[in-house]
Amino acid sequence: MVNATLCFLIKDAPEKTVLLGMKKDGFGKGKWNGLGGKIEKNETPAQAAIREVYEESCVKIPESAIEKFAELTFLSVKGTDEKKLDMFVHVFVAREWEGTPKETGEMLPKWFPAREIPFKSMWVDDAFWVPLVIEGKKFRAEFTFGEDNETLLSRKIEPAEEFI
Ligand code: 8DG
Repeated sequence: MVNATLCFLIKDAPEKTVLLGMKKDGFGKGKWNGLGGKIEKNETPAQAAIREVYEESCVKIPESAIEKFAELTFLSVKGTDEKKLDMFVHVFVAREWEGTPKETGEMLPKWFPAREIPFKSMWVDDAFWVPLVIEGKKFRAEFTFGEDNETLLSRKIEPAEEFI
């Protein structure tokens, strides 16, 4: 199982807004998503999230300002196309950071009002859990996809206590 991160930068005032990035290349190209990627050896999930946010948007998050809200398991039914690897994703939120998000080779960042998240241009499972993250709920979820990596076959979401 590949371990990865996703991080959502959230501004609460004057209106709740969420930073998403349009992935320019690789897995999930053309979709809006939180910022993130694979965890490297010798990195904690939080360190990986901070590194990915910096690489993808040039924004620096202090380690004290990142909080974990969810763990997601993505499973895929293997077909002839074995490209997709099963993924375990640590989801973080940051409310403080240094700098202004900038476009990089990997991502085009954009702020979205919390009520206008572009679910039609996101992974199909996101509509079920991104609102929970924005509302500040903590949870674990598991999603199973079909061979095409786009059809959602099953989903399970359960509340979680604080993550350490
Ligand atoms: P790298 O730089 O870390 O090598 O690769 P990357 O291309 O940036 O990203 P990746 O490692 O391929 O990681 C995939 C990212 O996509 C990771 O942040 C987790 C996220 N992701 C899935 N499936 C889903 C999904 O269904 N919904 C959402 N919102 N994100 C997903 O892998």
